[in-house]
Amino acid sequence: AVSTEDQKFTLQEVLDTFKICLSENKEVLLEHYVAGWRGLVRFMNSLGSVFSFISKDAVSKIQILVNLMKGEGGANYLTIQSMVKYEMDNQLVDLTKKGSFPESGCRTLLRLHRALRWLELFLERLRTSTDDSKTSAMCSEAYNESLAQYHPWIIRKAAGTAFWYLPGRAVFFDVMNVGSPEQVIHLLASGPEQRADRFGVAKRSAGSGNWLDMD
Ligand code: 1PX
Repeated sequence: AVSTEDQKFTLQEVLDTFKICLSENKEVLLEHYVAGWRGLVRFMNSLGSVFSFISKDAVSKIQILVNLMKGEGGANYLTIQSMVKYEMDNQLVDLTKKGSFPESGCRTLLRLHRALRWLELFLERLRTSTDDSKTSAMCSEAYNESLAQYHPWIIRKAAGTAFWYLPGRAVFFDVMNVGSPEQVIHLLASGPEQRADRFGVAKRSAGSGNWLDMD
C-alpha cells in the first residue's frame, strides 16, 4: 500500500530542497543537500528493485556524510565550503589515490555530485524528448557523458544492464507526481541554465578544468 507520505512526495519538493541548499553567502548547506539526496533515493526505489544496487551505493554515501555531520567534528560539516576547508586543513583527504581516507566528506560528495550531473543531463533529455523516445537510450547517453568516465568497466557494464529495465517515459513523468506531462516539462524547464543565470554563475563547460574531474 502507498502511504500518505509517499503520495505527497513530488519532484517539485526534491528540487525545492536542492534550491534551499544555497545559503545567503552562496555556500551549500549539507543538511539540505543530504535531504535532497534522500528524496532522489525514494524516487529511484520506486522505479524497481533492479536499481537497488545503485541506490544502495547512494544511500551508503549519504550515510557517510550524515555520520560526519553528526560526529565529533560535525560543526565543520555545515556547508560544503566549511567541509572542504576543514578536511584540507587537517589533511583528511586523499588528494591523488585512494589511501587513508576512503570515506572523506570531499571524496564522497564528489561522487554524489557527479551523479547529480548525470541526473541533470538525463532530466534535460527527458524534458526535450518525444512520446517515442526511449528512456534507456536517454539514460545511457547521459551516463556516458558523465558518470561513466569515472566508473570501471564492470560498473559500466552493470549500469548498462540496469538501464534496459528502466520504465518508459510516461512512468517517469507519473512518478514525479507533479501533474500532467506538460506540467512536468514546465517544471523541468526551470532548470540549471536559469539557476546559473540567476546566481551569476557561468555555465559549466563539458571539457577540462571542471572540479568534477578531480580524484
Ligand atoms: C524522477 C526521476 C528521478 C530519478 C532519480 C535517480 C537518482 C539517481 C541517483 C544515482 C545515484 C548513483 C550514485 C553513484 C555514485 C558512484 O558513482 N559510485 C561509484 C563510485 O563509488 P566508489 O566509492 O566505489 O568510488 C560506485 O562504484 C557505484 C556503484 C553503483 C553503480 C552506479 C551506476 C550509476 C548509474 C546512474 C544512473 C542511475 C539510473 C537510476 C534509475 C533512474
